Amino acid sequence: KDERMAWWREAKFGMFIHWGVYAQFAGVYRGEEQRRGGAEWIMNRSKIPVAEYQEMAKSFNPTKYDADAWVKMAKDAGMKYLVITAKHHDGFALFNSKASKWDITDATPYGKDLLKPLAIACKKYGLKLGFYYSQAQDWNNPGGAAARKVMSEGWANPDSVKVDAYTLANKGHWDPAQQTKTFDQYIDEVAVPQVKELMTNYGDIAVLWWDTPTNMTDEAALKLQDALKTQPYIITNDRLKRPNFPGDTKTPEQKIPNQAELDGKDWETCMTMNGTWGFRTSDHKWKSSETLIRNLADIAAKGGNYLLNVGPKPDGTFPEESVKRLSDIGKWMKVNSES
Ligand code: JFZ
Repeated sequence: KDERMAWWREAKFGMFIHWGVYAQFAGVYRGEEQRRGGAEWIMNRSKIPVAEYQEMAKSFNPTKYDADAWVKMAKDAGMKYLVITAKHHDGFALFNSKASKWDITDATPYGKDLLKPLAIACKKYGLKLGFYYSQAQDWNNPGGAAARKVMSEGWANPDSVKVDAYTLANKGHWDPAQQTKTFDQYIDEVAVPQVKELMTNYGDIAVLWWDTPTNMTDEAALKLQDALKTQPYIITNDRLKRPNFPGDTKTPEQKIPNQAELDGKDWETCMTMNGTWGFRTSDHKWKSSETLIRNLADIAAKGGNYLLNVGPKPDGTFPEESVKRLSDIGKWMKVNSES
């Protein structure tokens, strides 16, 4: 285990990327601002019907996407690895998947695998590549789970009043199309095959970042864990299934543990630069470059890793505010690195 974790323990700094069809909405549905949660949650929070959400993919065309430029920005900022949402809770696959037509190649005019060029660029610049995969929640592939609330609300106080009765009676779902298959069918026909695709088509994969284990069973978790076996060095986090599947790393979210909370386990704080993971036009609550640098120094001193998020725009570019912060951090890193 120690050998497998060696690079990760030295890395200190990585880039998180939340990108998908939700970037198209950018926090607004039919002219109305989404009320709670990150902009990547808009389908759930605004209870957007499946057909309508999928319609939006027909104009998802990130022609300015330049994977080489993304990875170079990460490298210049001093980052050593990158974790991208191969599939977030909306179920949309940023890669060419044979297991679902709800993917970049079948559902969008862009039509090209977004992860392939990223894998190539990571290799070129010497960054490790990791995939975030929402294994349980999937609001578009039938049978996928749907959390009823968002964590930031303490999993309470849903605001989608108009559909609450249906949603409460239907395990968090809001569209009958979401329940035409069982959760087990979804795991066997979509999640497991897709994880296998991710483990075989993109070279060495350094990290599998699971998330929100809604409805997960030990049986489903074992199947997913088994799907990683072709990547013997892969590092996983603690969000596959609780309890029984602790993974390799703990994932404090949006916060830096204090000294007393450290228990010797490997940990990685993931954090947004503003208040959302997915791109949101109206979010201007940007942390200063100084704050981000202080966070990085604090985390590194405590022995953790900092996974700092960028939510790219639908055209495939990073928000200018993110670009500026990455460049500021890079300058500081240059002045303060040993070699
Ligand atoms: C999850 C996702 O729902 C969210 O969209 C984003 O991808 C984030 C990185 O992960 O949200 C969570 C998951 C766990 C906690 C909080 C938000 N948590 O443990 O406090």
